[in-house]
Amino acid sequence: MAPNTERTFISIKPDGVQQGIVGDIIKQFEQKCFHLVAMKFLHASEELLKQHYTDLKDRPFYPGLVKYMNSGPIVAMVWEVLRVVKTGRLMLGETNPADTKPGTIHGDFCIRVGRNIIHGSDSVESAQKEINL
Ligand code: IDP
Ligand code: MG
Repeated sequence: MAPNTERTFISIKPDGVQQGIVGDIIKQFEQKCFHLVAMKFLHASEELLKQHYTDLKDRPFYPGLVKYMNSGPIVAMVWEVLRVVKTGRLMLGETNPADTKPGTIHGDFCIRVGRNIIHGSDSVESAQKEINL
């Protein structure tokens, strides 16, 4: 890979799949010239989700988060390009849709932090961990 080329893990959560916006979201990353290097449609097990969100295990919303993420299939993707981790997070917008502007994915497609339709890695290190999972 060229210097600064990174990979990030982005997943469309069960509510995003349910909402029927998988194509719209993928299109935004393609338009931004991200390269799709892997994609999987899967119903993640509780065990896998607990590992994915292990850093949040002491937060009050953790049990509900695992249940939500386990409520239906997700679209798990790996995207690669220069500085993709940061750019991907910018495209998602703030974690809480109430804190972010229209023009971001959270700003355009959802309302509540507990149902925020999409995940993106927050660092190169967490991307590596999440891709391995
Ligand atoms: P991130 O997804 O932007 O990295 P994190 O703080 O790592 O944000 O939280 C992971 C996920 O947990 C969020 O995307 C959201 O689905 C959920 N979450 C975060 N904060 C809350 C909350 O206050 N209530 C309910 N769910 C939350
Ligand atoms: Mg996070």
